[in-house]
Amino acid sequence: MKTGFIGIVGRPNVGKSTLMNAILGEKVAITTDKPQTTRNTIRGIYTRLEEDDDQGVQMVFIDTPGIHKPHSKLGNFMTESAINTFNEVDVLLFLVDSAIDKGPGDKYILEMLKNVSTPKILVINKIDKMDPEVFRKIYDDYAAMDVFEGIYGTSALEGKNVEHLIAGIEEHLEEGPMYFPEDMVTDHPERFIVSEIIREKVLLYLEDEVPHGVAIEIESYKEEGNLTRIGAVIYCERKSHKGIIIGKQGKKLKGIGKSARIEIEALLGCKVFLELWVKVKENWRDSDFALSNFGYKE
Ligand SMILES: Nc1nc2c(ncn2[C@@H]2O[C@H](COP(=O)(O)OP(=O)(O)OP(=O)(O)O)[C@@H](O)[C@H]2O)c(=O)[nH]1
Ligand SMILES: [Mg+2]
Repeated sequence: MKTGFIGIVGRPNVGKSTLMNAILGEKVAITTDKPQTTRNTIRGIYTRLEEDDDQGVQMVFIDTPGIHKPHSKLGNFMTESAINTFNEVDVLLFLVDSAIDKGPGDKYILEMLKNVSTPKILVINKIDKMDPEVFRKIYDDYAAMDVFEGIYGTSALEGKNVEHLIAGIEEHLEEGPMYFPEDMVTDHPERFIVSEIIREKVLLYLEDEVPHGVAIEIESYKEEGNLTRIGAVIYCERKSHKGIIIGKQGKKLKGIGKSARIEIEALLGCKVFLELWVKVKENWRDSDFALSNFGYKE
């Protein structure tokens, strides 16, 4: 069968995690409308077995944090872990959602990509809200650069053209071993996915600078028959942020907890008792110790 690793890279918020979920047909990576949602590389496994072994395929996708100019040690870790995948994969998907001349971000990434020998595919995402003429221009500009082996337009949100993209990726894969069992969609532990679901709800419920300073730590995780008891701490960087997260009469935290619990129950297939605390850890994004505690270190 054909197998390989595929990196999904690009600026923050272009739809990398949404695209990976659309390919997998399952939610493995959290997605929000806030830039810098993804903080670690997230692996998602797409397997298609056929009666004729030669026709089967396993693609291990690596969704990466959006590449941006970092302002903290956390930002360094995020951008570095994305760039490190460039040479570690068999195919690179470079995602964009707008024209090149909009900012320096894409140009910076493009310069790096030019020096990478990995086959590269450009994915122009969010075509559902893109004028066809704008799409054409982005397509032509990138095609003229001669950096990409293929160019696809997709709507990750609506699943449009995703099958076509999968077929395009397949062309660049070679015969190889199956890396994971056929029914495995990610190799991250459930505890990690649970902490990500909680972080997603915090991001969705909060505005401004608060979300970027939030980290989740699972303190306890006990399975008791058809019930899983989970205790988690939401860390934020300032005392004033703690108040915002908890909200008037604890309403915000209750909302976060309820929406996280519903999704965690669906993931685990059992009842969940979720308890959340909010604590302050000042400037943790620049503390090596805190970063490694939260799993944001190699
Ligand atoms: N209209 C439209 N919105 C999309 C599409 N794909 C993603 N989005 C939205 O764009 C926002 C960002 O999506 P993410 O998948 O979190 O983006 P990302 O590139 O992983 O972002 P970071 O993890 O922050 O780097 C979300 O609000 C998505 O719903 C698309 O094809 N069309
Ligand atoms: Mg993401």
